[in-house]
Amino acid sequence: MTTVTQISSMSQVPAVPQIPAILPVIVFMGDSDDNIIDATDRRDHVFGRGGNDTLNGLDGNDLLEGGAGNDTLDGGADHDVLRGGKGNDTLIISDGDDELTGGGGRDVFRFDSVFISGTSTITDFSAKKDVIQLDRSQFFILPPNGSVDYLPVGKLAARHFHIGAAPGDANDYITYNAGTGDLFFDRDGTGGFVTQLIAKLPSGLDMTHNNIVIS
Ligand SMILES: [Ca+2]
Ligand SMILES: [Ca+2]
Ligand SMILES: [Ca+2]
Repeated sequence: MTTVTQISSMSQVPAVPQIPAILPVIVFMGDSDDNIIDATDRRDHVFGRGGNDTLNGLDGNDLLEGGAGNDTLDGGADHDVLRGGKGNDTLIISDGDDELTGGGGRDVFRFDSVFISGTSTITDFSAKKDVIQLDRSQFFILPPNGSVDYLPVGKLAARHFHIGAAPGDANDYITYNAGTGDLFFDRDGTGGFVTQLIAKLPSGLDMTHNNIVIS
């Protein structure tokens, strides 16, 4: 593991709060080794390059690029752009209207929380290779008997996945609208609890329950 320090800063550009586009950008560059890079609470551009890297953007509107290798990217709060690059990457969906691109390989798009502000867009989700991973403690369900329950770890059961504009029955917890690409979570399917838009995927995908994993 290589320790990475901030290698360059363009912070000599004066910050003008009214014009975010010219706020300073702080750049972090990994190397061919496995790097763990914790950026700053400001606007960062973080490049992991080769190796299996862990990139944390923290606050600010960040750009994270994993490059080659199996990388884990977490944009943190605010509006981030995450690009996994080659390899089997894990991209974490966090607060802000993030834009996530897995790139090549089998990528995992992970929710650690169900209480996320904003709606992230996954630009290149592949129904053949990629999965959405949901934390079972966050994505608990509300069966008709009034209890609180947890989905078993592993792939979502087929009966809990639905294609359509809204859940079709009481145990449709995940719904994909193939016309719009919207992906919904609903703790009680057609019951009274709110249907929550959790991500925007490409439209027209051949999504199945196999694309949803409970962890
Ligand atoms: Ca940041
Ligand atoms: Ca690296
Ligand atoms: Ca990668």
